[in-house]
Amino acid sequence: MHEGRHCVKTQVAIIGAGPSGLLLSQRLHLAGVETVVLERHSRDHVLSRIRAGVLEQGLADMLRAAGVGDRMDAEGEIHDGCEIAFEDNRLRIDFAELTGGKTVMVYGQTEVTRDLYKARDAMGGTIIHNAENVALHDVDSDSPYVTYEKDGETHRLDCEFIAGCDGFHGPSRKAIPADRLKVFEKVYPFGWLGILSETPPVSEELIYSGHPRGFALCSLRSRVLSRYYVQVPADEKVDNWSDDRFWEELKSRLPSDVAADLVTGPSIEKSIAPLRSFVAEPLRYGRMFLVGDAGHIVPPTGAKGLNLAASDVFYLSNALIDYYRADDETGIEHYAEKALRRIWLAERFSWWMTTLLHKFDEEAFDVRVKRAELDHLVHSRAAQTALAENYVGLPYD
Ligand code: RFL
Ligand code: PHB
Repeated sequence: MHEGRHCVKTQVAIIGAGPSGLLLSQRLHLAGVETVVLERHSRDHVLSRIRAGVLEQGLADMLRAAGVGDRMDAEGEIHDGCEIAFEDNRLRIDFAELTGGKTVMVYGQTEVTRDLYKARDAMGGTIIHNAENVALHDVDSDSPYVTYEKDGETHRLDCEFIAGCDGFHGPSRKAIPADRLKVFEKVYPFGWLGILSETPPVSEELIYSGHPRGFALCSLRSRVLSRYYVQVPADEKVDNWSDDRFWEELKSRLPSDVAADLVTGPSIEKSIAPLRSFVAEPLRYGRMFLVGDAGHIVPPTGAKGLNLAASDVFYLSNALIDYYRADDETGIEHYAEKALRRIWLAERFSWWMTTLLHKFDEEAFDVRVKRAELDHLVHSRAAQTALAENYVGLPYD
């Protein structure tokens, strides 16, 4: 990085220090490619967000290869199955048996982010926090640049490429002219109310429960930290939910034997996330690439959001490394197409699992079809295999 007074130059400007931006920066740095990461919030703010908890093997392997897998391997839990519950029935999906040994890692996104920050610090990576009014310029030219404000001064970051890792609300997607951008979207009429509590999880494995009162999920972060969710209307307010109300509602949506075992306690975090399916095409415009939530959103039911961000990072980092090491532009040319193929497969799976397990305002016919779909899942190994292979993560290529 070369510093002028308010002017800095780097090879790849990365907007956003979420998991996409930090992992991309780490992988590029390890390959000798320079990056500067610009983040709107403070580090404390980034590390206070509670989000995903399930990592596919592809992401876990990438973290290990990037030198940030040690704490995950020590503290995370390998899960070789999960449960699908509906009313008083419980069906175990045996990932390992159905997919030839594949599993997932349960380790919080917040911890992944913390580990990535630590690694970036150790390698002397540049992450600029509290960067306000980040704006992208000349992205379709050979010399794009980014401007931002910090401490009342305007700064300019010149670069060769821009990676838009700035989440759903960031400025990168908006840098694509409206007549070039096509958006595919489905907004669900509900959200997930989630709580984190310092209680032992009710089950060693995740339980996804479809119930006439609405969806519920039992998840965990460790043996002493549980994460639970219930489906709520899209316009619901967190303030309407005391801990007692949450626990009662959760119990009412779980099989009775699970509900009887539930250990309750005070929540240490409580928030509502909307559910949305969204894809922006293309993912590349000139010298700018969209990565992770900046380009696509899935409803959390299949645990794919973070994992899709990771596969985008895999394709883009490899493409940029080929460009800088071998002057080979093939990866850059094919980034959008490669990433979108896997994104649409995950969109399909997340939409399917969301539709199957949530309560919609639907006709009696649709309710019966969903019941038949669950019946099929219970009795068909092929149906269980389809769920398992998507859940553990489709191959990166
Ligand atoms: P992130 O994590 O949103 O990070 C984007 C970063 O960009 C910054 N940013 C800006 N920086 C500079 N200038 C600007 N103008 C900027 N605007 C934004 C942000 O501050 C942030 O630091 O995107 P990334 O890295 O692509 O990672 C994607 C994952 O975070 C996401 O897919 C998952 O967390 C989705 N998701 C969940 N996925 C699951 O699989 N399971 C879950 O339980 C789950 N819960 C969630 C979620 C996403 C949520 N959001 C986005 C509202 C819960 C929530 C609340
Ligand atoms: C979580 O633990 O936060 C979690 C797990 C699985 C999901 C969604 C969220 O599908």
